[in-house]
Amino acid sequence: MKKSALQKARLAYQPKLPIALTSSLKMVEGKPTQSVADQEKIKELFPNTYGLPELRFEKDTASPKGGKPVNVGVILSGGQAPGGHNVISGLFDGIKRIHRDSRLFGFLMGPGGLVDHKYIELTSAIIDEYRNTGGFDIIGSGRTKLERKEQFDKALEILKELNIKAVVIIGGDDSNTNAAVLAEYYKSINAGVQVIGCPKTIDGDLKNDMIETSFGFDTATKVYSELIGNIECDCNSAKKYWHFIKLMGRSASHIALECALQTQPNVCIISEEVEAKNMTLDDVVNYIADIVAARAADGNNYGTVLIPEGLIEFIPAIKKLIAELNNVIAEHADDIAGIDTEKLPEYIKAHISAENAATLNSLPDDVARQLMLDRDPHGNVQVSLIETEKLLSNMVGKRLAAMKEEGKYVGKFAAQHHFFGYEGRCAAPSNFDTDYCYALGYNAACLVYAGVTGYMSSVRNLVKPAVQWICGGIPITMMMNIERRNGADKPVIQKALVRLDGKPFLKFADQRDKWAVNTCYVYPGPIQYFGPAEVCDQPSMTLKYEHEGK
Ligand code: FBP
Repeated sequence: MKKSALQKARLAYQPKLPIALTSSLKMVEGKPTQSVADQEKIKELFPNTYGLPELRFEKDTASPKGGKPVNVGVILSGGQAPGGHNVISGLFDGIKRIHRDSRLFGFLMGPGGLVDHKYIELTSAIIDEYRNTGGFDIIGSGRTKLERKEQFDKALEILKELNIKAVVIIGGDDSNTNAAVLAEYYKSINAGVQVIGCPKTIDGDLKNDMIETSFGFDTATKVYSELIGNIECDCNSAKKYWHFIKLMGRSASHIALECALQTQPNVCIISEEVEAKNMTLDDVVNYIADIVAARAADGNNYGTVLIPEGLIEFIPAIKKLIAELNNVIAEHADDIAGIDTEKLPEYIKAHISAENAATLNSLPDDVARQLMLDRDPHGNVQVSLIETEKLLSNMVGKRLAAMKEEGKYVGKFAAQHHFFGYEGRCAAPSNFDTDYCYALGYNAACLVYAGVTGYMSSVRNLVKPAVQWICGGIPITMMMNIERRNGADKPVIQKALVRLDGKPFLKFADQRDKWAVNTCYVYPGPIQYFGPAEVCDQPSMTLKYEHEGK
């Protein structure tokens, strides 16, 4: 494929490795771990992989021990996130360091490739083409849910055939949940296959003390912030539009919050706060309309509003509705499959409570339809398909018209709509993600060498220079709890939502009133790959604030 000048220059970039991984290393075991909640249930479901200790790699002074060649499989799972290719190149280099005859096999188009035996061998010629590049196109990705014994057994056939001793699953919370289930099953039958996870997702919702951030969040938020900054500058130049910008990120509002910290818009809605304050959709609309009116009173008929894509799920009444819809959709799956989509709303309304039916009726038809129909393979509402930015601007427009009648608003309101999501998922990774991902992959190879299973690759101390990063493994069961999914209680990795007592939110909350009425926009500009460290190597503001003073 023809390469751009930047792509060619990036190929020469040498990711920085944490010092612990550059030499011969020893593994230090921490204390046994517990799951974040529902300990007894998780322990019962994961008898072979529950309670494992945290692991940390340290530099060893002893001379390196040679390893045997090892064959490893790798899967990219779920939505794209910048840096995936570097996890793979780090893994490749890591297993080659164990032994130069080690081999890496990439399963195609996500977990489905493992079950359907679709793979390629990733040779150094292929890997070298993709170093430091964005995208998941080296082997493709997919959302097939790995959860059934037949799938695990089918997968084992190809793993045995290729003599693969370990599978590395690069995915978000749902894919790493599947990795934990697979690890437990293979351990229970002594399959001789390790399973290691890597924390991927632009959403930033797969994190805890040991996984400080998921990869891709840094680059994606920098791309969106550049675009928001450009819009703010346009908005501040023309002074005639209100821009409603929806940002990807699924349930959690980390992306919207990070972009707000970077660009200082007039409004940013945080779903977790909407839920905590028990706000209705009208409350959110009134909040925005009041800011539009206040700016109009100063003669400023323009502004920017950031909306997290998962907002709708956090409005308490709608959350209740979705919970009941999920149960009804699961319980009546056979009936629903046979019903004409036109008749489905009627059928569903007849099977839900009067209160929830009233909430459903209050929503515009297209939003109601999304909530009733579309779920991804993991049972998530496909929030990226709901046009919340249009829904809100429409409602704000109506509210402003009413305020005008009451004499509470004098101004003009013209809206533009944007949705930023896919634009950021395959961007060329920032220096942070380039280094972080390479280290995650290289570290995963060390976990393979250590012979462990059911662990997630953990690289932390990330606000420090890369050489000081701390590497190791964290048992995936440690992050799990029981949640209701597709009408049943399931063990899943607990999603990290925005903490309203966390520093990133508090910094935002402290300044938002000033940003609302005044125009305090910041224009971050495009990601820089070459140049001074303060321009090129800064981690996200979320990460910095979360670790301030630690
Ligand atoms: P992951 O959780 O798999 O990383 O997906 C992230 C994401 O980009 C979400 O922000 C978004 O809601 C979803 O994927 C969109 O899914 P799809 O790529 O299937 O349209």
